[in-house]
This record gives sequence, structure tokens and C-alpha cells, in this order.
Amino acid sequence: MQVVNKKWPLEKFLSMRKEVLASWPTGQDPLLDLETAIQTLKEVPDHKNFAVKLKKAKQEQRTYVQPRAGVALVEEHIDLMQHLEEAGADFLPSTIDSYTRQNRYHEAEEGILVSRREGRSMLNGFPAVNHGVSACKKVLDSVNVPLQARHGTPDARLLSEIIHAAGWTSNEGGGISYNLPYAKNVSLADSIYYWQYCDRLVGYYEDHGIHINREPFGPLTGTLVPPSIAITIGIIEAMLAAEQGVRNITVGYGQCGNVLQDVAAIHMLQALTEEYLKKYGYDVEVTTVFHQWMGGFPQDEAKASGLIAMASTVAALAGATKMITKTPYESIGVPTKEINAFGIRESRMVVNLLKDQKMPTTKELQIEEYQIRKEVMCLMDKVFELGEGDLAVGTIKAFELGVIDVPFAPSKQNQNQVLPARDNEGCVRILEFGHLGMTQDIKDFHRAKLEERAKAEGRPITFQMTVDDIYAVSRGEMIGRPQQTQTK
Ligand code: 8ZB
Repeated sequence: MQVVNKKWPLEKFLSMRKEVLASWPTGQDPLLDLETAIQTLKEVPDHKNFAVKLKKAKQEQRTYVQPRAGVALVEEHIDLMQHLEEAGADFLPSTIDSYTRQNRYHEAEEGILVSRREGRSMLNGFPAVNHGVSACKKVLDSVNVPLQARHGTPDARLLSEIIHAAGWTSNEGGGISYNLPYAKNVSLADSIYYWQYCDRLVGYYEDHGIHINREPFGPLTGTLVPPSIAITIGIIEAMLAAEQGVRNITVGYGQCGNVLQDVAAIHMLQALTEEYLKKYGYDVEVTTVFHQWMGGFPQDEAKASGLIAMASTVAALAGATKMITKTPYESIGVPTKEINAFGIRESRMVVNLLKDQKMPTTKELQIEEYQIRKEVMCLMDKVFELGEGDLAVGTIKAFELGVIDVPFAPSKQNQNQVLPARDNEGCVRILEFGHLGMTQDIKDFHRAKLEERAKAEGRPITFQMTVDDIYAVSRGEMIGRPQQTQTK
């Protein structure tokens, strides 16, 4: 399939829409009639509109908090949402279960039945497609803050239809970020095409005066992803979404660990996304989301709490619009509602204490920002070059060639030749470039940074550093030093 970055004509969207809605019985709900859905969305008050509330957060320069959460049954899910709102969640999620993410609605149905029988959730999220529009609307009616679907779905067309028709005003995902980390071999052309549909749906609503937020999944594999690679993918997804008519986008980034690098990354994520959108003629409200540490967590709850507090500090100092919270049970599994609430209260405490403080601009911060800017622009140039001006074509080629390459992705659509490692101050750098589209001077910069660490540790630059770094945080260190140089 040849996918190009061009806004879909309305007829193309509407004709595919018929197929999408026919693919599962809940797609036949009269609430999915577009006129009716527009009415439903128009009745959502401003304080429950994701796009409107994000704009307010940005103006106030506050960092809002949002957890992840979702269970199988509607009543339990409502109870969970209310509990998290009570704990101080500024935005609510509904994390969608893994069967739904893979369009396996028959198995999700079985999961619902078994959950009813067992009296506890046997799915790892809320199966929104099976429950349908009215049930999703009931969830929204039960809370007082905006609702977003958070998932990991390469083909989220029906899911997006259902949640938006229910008045949920944000959808996480994108053709790259909901493919590479989540699927083994779904073609990138296909997932980009499916997400063009999801974005075109939002574009349709925007054309009818409704504001809906879209959020690319910034952390990707959550494992030592160099900032410039994550930011480039965020910008690409933001531009693909904008082309389909999306007007409110939150670009994301997962905490890497070095405070200065993380602050620089959030600054550049905001600035470069705005710059590229503007340069290509899109008028979009851009905000940012900082994800608390997405890598392996310490098992000890107190240590996990320390990590959560540190992440909250960085998000606040960086001025991220929103932060996705973790819980002290992260290493154990899906959190209970009580421990999820704990994570929210803890995170909120920190961002509240820091609400009047921002990281001051220093030479060191500017150097890091400049480096990220240079790398992102280098990658973006390569992508446009490969696509001969078309971003979708260029992106697909870039992944085929490894010109963009995400470390540790399970997908065969990704070359997996890039290896990251921390430098001597804990910044994530690139040890192995594979075919990444970076210039020699960028490569030299990373090499020099890694040399500093190698020298300090008295070992050569090796893949062992990457391995040590992957486990370091869960063991209570930022940098995976060899035993003898580790500080006690
Ligand atoms: C890519 C996101 C992974 C994170 C959390 C995991 C992990 C997944 C649920 C959930 C609460 C759920 N996560 N599913 N948290 N409720 N149903 O997403 O624990 O932190």
C-alpha cells in the first residue's frame, strides 16, 4: 500500500467508516451516527474537555498529573476512575486491555464473562469496544475531569470511533508509536494508514467545532531511547495528525534520568514540534507530557517512591504540561486502585511544591538543548529527503533503511541496530549507530561522551555498558558502573 501524507477526502473517510463500524456489533450503535456524536461531544462541558483543559494548564504553566488505569467491568471501572479523581488526578485515562489492542474482541468478550464470574478483573484494561458507546459515556458521566483512551493499538479505528462518540476528548497513539513497541510484524505503512483514519475522524469533529486532543506515545520502548530519536518520532506523528485536521496535540517523552538532559528534551520537544508544525503551515496547540521512568523499577516500595518523586521534580522543573504517573508497585504488576492513588498523591505533592520554580537557563542546559535540536533536525532532513518531500513516504523508507531506528523494539519493522548507553553523567548517548541518519560530527560527539565514561570506569566502550545501564535504575543506580567503581 502506498501511503502519502495528504488529508483524506471526506468521501474516502466516510466509505471506510462504513466498513469499520460493520466490523463488530457495537459499531452499529445509533450513537455512532455522526450528527448524534457531534451533539454528544458538544454537550461535554469545558472542564471535561481534554483539549481545553490542557490549554489552561499550559497558560498557567502548571504540570498536571494523570495515572494509567483500567479494569474489565464497567461498574468497577467507574469506581476506579472516581477513586483516582478523588486522589487528585487532573486527567483520567482508561487503559484499554491487550485483546482490544489487537482487535481480538471475541477474546475480550470472554474476558468480560470470566471477570463477572470470578468477581475480579481478568483483563489488563477496559475493553471499550465490547462495552460500546453508552457504557463509555456512562464512565464519562460519572467523573468530573476529561477522559482519554490509552492503549497500544496499531489499528484503533473502531476503538477511536467508540470513545469519541462517547465524549472522550483525547486519544493516545500514532502510526509509529503504537506499532513498533507493541507489535511484532504489523506493516508500518498499514499502521500509519490506520492512524490517518483516527486522525481524520478527529479532523472531522474539529471541522464541526469540537476540540479533541491527540497524544503520540513518546516513550516508545521505554528503554534508554535517546531524546532526539523520540522527539523526531513525536514530531512526525504530530505532523501526520495535523495534516488530517488535528488541532490539539500533546507530544511525549519518557524520563531518561539525567536531570539536565531531561529538561532540555522537554524544552526541545515543545519548541521543535511547534516550529515544524508552523513551518509546514499547521495551526496546532502543542503541549507536552513527561512520563515518569518507563524502564525497570526497583522492587522496594520506598525506592520506587524515590524514583517517582525524582521524576515529578524533573517534570515540574522542565515545565511539562502533564505527567503520567507510576506507582510503588510498578515492578509487581498492574496496580490496585489504592496504590495508584498513592502514586497520584505523591506526584501531585512534588509538582505542587515546585509550581513556582523552573530550571534556570545555564550554558550547560543550552548546550544539551542545542545538541538535541541539531540531531532532530538532522533526522528530519533525512526523512524528508527520503520521501522526496512526503513525510509518510519518507518515514516508511527511513525505518526500512534504519535511518530512524528505535532501540529494543520488538517489531521487525525496525532495524534494531542502534544501541544506547549512558555517558559519565548519566545522559543517554548512542554507542552503536547502525544506519541512523546522523552526521559524522554528531557521531563524534557521542563517542567523545562515552569515552569519558569508559576512562572513568577503566574499561573500553562496550555493549556491556548498555546491559549494565538497562538494569541500573532497578538496582538503585543511574549508571551501570562495573562493581568496583560503584558508589555505595
Ligand atoms: C506502556 C505502559 C506500561 C505501564 C501500566 C503498567 C506500566 C498497564 C494498566 C496499567 C494501571 C492498567 N498499566 N495497564 N496501570 N492499570 N490496567 O502501564 O503498570 O506501568
